[in-house]
Amino acid sequence: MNTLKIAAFAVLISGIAPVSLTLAAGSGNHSHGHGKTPEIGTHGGAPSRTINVTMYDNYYEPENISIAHGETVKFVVTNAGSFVHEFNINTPDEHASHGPHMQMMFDMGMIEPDKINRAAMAATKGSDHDMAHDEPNSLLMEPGETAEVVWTFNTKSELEFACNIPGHYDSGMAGSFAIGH
Ligand SMILES: [Cu+2]
Repeated sequence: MNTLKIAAFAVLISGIAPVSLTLAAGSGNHSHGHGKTPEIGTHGGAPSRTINVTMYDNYYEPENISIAHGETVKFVVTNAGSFVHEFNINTPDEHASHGPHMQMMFDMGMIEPDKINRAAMAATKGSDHDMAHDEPNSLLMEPGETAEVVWTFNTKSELEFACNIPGHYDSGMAGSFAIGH
């Protein structure tokens, strides 16, 4: 990415400052992984079970997952689609606010329909406009990839797992967590 593009990028990011603030408020330590607020649960823990999730174009299998309140689960997520997809654990509001962020990553060429330019994303890490996208509640995956996330559901918030790639959430790429007692 040349300097001009980076400058344009910074301007674009500045334009969505309210979105960034919302994400930061919802995710605790936004840039450095651990430390999610209890609202959406906590990254990590000792899992009591493993749930396999497969991502297709554009839906998840399964689409509804029942979780006991306080339960720690390991998700093994496979992208069996032909496009980049995301497995993001969040509230519906946070998913909605994440959409513009993903659109920008597309606009800047960091994400292509079937490819993630991880080096370009990582290069922004630690800057004022960190687009490294290493949030602990999100797996962003190319076609054919499998990844894992351990999550503790110490929350009673309404939570969804969803894909914030432009157009995917709106075409139905979201699933629900039913958190019991
Ligand atoms: Cu998707």
